[in-house]
Amino acid sequence: MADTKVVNEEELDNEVEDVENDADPSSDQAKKKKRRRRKKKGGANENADEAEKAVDEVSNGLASQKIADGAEENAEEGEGGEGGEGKKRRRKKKKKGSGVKEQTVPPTIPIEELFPDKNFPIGQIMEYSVSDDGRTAKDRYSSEEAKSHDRLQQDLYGELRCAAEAHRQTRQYMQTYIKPGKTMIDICETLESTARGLIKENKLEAGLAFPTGVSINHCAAHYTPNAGDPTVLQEDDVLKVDFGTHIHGHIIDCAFTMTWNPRYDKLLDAVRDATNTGIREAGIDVRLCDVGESIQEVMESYEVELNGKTYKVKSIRNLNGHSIGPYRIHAGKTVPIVKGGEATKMEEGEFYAIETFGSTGKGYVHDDMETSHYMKNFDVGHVPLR
Ligand SMILES: [Co+2]
Repeated sequence: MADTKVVNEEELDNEVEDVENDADPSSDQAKKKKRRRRKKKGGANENADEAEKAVDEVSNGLASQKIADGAEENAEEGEGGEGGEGKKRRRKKKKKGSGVKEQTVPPTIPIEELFPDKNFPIGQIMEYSVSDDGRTAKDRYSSEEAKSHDRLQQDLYGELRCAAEAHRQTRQYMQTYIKPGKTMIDICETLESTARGLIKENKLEAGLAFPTGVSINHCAAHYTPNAGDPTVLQEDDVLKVDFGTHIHGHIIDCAFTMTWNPRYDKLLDAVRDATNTGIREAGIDVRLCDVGESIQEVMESYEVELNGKTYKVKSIRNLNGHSIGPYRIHAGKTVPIVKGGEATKMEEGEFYAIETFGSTGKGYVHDDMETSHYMKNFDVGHVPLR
């Protein structure tokens, strides 16, 4: 994988990325619990709250969109089809009952054990847009063919949802854990041990999907502290945390940004809005260049004021989202975040990470610093690294 990316020196201060893409519904239970906890603290952790909101808001990527078409319906139909009304009711009761294992704080119980019936939380399901000219996907909701195809995918979706829930619970915990004063090493180690526990790491069957990225400020992405790195998180830092989980190679790639100085709020708004736009625009038969153009338009409608100077937020043109394959974080297609990209289309059955990176700098990152990120060269041929 690429080395650290650093933006041109001029605007070292203000680089932000926000990456999102997972099949994530927010775990209401966890959220409520957390809210309660925060209340006790007297709202001390406003930022984490914000960040959590941010993550919750964007937690509904294309992965869930892929899962989307009728997945929820199928879950119900599957039961109903066998005259399973009673079954369904029983399951619901069980969910609400107290027999279900509760997650600890910090989270340590593997997701698999929290949901022994494998009914993992379902992410936000988005409808595909259907246009008259037949250029976009068929109506997925009414197509019987599409529905039966989706039913075959339930095992796959279950694994993805389990990985997504492990990701979600890890990041929600990390958003309460990460604070200025902590070392980057400590943050990474805590995150990884939490995620390993929740995904129930087991050789190649389940585990972390790629090295955890904790990139600060102008360093937009792909920075991982090497052993002995003394870097300590500062109050004015913009921290991007990017990590992945997988089960049987089905990868959830998702990130969040944290800040403690409200002057960065607009920057975070910009990337969040841009990411959500990308997710909304994505779908079967959509051209990658159109997704990029929409993302850029939204991103660059924002401005940030820093030290009395106004900066237009820019999409970093050489960073992008990407398609994901089994055990393969970059499967070959890139999702640009500026206009002018390839007209290649997204296809049925693909998985994508929609990632957007906003900057108050020049909107271009270059490689720099000690290499800390590695990616196996999957096969010969061109593999975009970002
Ligand atoms: Co990614």
